[in-house]
Amino acid sequence: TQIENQRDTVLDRQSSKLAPPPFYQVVLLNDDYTPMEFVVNVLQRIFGKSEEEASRIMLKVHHEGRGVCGVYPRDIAATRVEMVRQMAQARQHPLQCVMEPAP
Ligand code: NFA
Repeated sequence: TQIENQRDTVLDRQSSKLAPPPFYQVVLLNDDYTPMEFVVNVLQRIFGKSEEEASRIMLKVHHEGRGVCGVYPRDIAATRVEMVRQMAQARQHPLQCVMEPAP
């Protein structure tokens, strides 16, 4: 029956991990040109960070090459990645942003 099929689908996903993970981390990547203040503004406006937290994440990206801005359901992560790209493009900055399945 349909109910049994749905139950089996749930069990398959849990046992063999066929379904994609439900949460994704949005990651900011370093570059040599985007101004630090712009990155801090992005983190405040798109990810709701305080100026202090935004500065901490920006410096982590600057020194380590990448940093997590937040962890969200897939659609929300995808929208925020798009918003970062749009903000960067509007100011002609090469800032890169990607999403990855949350570990
Ligand atoms: N590395 C950039 C600079 O020195 C700053 C930066 C930080 C860019 C984080 C991108 C992400 N201006």
